[in-house]
Amino acid sequence: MGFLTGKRALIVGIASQRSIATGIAEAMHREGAELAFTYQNDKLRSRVDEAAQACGSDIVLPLDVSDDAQIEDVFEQLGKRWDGLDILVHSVGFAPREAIEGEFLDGMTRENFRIAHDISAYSFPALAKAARPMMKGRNGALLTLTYLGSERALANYNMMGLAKASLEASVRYLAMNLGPEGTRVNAISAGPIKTLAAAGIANFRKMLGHVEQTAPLRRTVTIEDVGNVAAFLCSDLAAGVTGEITYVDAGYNILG
Ligand code: 0WD
Repeated sequence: MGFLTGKRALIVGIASQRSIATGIAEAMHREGAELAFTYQNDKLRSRVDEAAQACGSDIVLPLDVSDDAQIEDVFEQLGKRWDGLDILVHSVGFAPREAIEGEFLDGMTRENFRIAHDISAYSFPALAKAARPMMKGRNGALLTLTYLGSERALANYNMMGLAKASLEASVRYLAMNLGPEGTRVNAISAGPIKTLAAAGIANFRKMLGHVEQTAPLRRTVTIEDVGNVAAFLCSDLAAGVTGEITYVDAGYNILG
């Protein structure tokens, strides 16, 4: 019996087999959780269907987090299948390309700022709010994904650094807000992993090489590494942990 047996989890953010959310779904499935999935648009649907099938799930719902109506709808639909929700995984991020390359100020426009923060930061508390009635009083857990560029000025990460700083602050405020009703809120700060989203970041391969050479473990992390920690953080094994940013980065963040 896995340590997530009896838990129901909604996974938001699968775009491909390589997505971090795919690694999280696989680990949660292995530990016995029942899963539901969302897909951003029709183009991505077949990949999410595949991931759902691999996890024995037939709950696959549309969700573009920039649309309030879809955020409401996804929990209305989910409520028809499940009477409650224990785990919500938010593994979503986006910024316009020009805002995540080159000079910070070159990509700094009101519209780029709005889009990056809307999709990458606002969407997490927005989902938490919409999921709240289904999660209340179940010792549930919310989880999001962040990156070191929120706290350090890292080349090219630029606008996403600002959005991730906001996202991390929301983890703490949500933890304070939802703790009294039994819901925990945490984030994983993952080291660089080659996914679709990462492909949009300039010089990403160079970054991977740098981590391999310098991180304490002398390697990059995998979606399996992140998935295992995600499963733990969303399980009752982590019942005393909330409002935390946990690094899964082969130790890179401790370096001076
Ligand atoms: O190195 C990395 N890959 C790291 C990623 C290091 C540390 C953190 N992260 C974070 C990302 O910032 C993101 O928050 O992990 C999360 C997941 O990212 P990922 O697994 O690296 O990327 P990917 O497989 O592309 O999944 C992110 C997905 C989108 O993919 P695309 O490639 O289409 O942007 O987020 C989804 C989408 O499926 N997404 C949306 N979902 C719903 N509504 C939206 C949206 N509007 N926009 C993007």
